[in-house]
Amino acid sequence: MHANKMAGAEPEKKSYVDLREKLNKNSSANKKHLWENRKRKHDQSFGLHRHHSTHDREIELQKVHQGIRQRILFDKEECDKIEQKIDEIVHSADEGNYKSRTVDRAPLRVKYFFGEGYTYGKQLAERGPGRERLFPRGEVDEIPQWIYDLVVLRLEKAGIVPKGFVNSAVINDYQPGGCIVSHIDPPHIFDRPIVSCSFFSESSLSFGCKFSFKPIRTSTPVLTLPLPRGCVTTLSGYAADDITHCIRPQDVKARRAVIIVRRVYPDAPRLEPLMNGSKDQDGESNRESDDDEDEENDEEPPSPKKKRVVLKRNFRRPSQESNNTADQQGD
Ligand SMILES: O=C(O)CCC(=O)C(=O)O
Repeated sequence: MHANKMAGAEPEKKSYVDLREKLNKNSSANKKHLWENRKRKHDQSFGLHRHHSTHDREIELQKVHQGIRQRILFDKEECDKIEQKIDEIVHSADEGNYKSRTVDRAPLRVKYFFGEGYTYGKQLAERGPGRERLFPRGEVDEIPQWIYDLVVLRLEKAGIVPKGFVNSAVINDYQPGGCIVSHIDPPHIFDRPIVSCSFFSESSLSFGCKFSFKPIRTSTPVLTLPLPRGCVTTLSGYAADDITHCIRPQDVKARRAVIIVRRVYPDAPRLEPLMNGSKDQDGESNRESDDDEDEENDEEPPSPKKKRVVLKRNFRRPSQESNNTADQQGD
């Protein structure tokens, strides 16, 4: 005997259509729900789920804007002078006049660290936010006097940073197509604001943008901020701590340089100096790293490296806990 003919088996399939059900299915509220579900699934598969709605996006945009200040501080004459000084740094580095930690070369971007330098991206034996460490004191060159005279003093006079605030300066020199992948400046190392001064040519700083590699691609940013020559940009609050920033390759159309001046916390975690005779984890020469050096989600697995002792372990600044796990970050 066939199973569904047995007593107590499932009732036979309805041979009629319940019009109330049909009406309900086709109601506009239901259709909207279905459409929203479909859109959410589509957005998720394209990595657009960061914002639940236009409203959320606008709120986030407002929060980013609140943490950004911009101003053209350096006139053409000042820019010319500073750019000439940057060129002198480049030549001096090419002649091998700096300590190995001072210069970090990537194919289309060179970084020069002064005052303080730190481990990031692929240089870390164990990568991830909160693991960045300052190099032992003296492993990078001092901040050149001209940076104090032409940049820091000017920023102090303009009230952009308090007197004596700056103890670290980084110059990034980009060639066309160069980039810095999405990252948050480590909040356990750097005080806020983060101050950057742009030179040579205009570029843009993008927020909340995801990178993928081989070939390099970027998702649509939450915000793209123009960075004209001579412009000073400060990041604090949400713009510095809760959303990543980057320079996209398509936004560097001509050579551009930036001087980033920051305050390193006096108690930020620091690597121990290497013992006499031990080999440096990066070798003797200048550090080499890829353009995706700062990116947490780069494709290369970290190469096994010799670990150094960290002076302060698991250091976290409670008020500025790195809250960037939901999105990509690095640096
Ligand atoms: O080039 C810029 O304006 C930003 C660079 C940056 O964010 C960095 O080097 O950490």
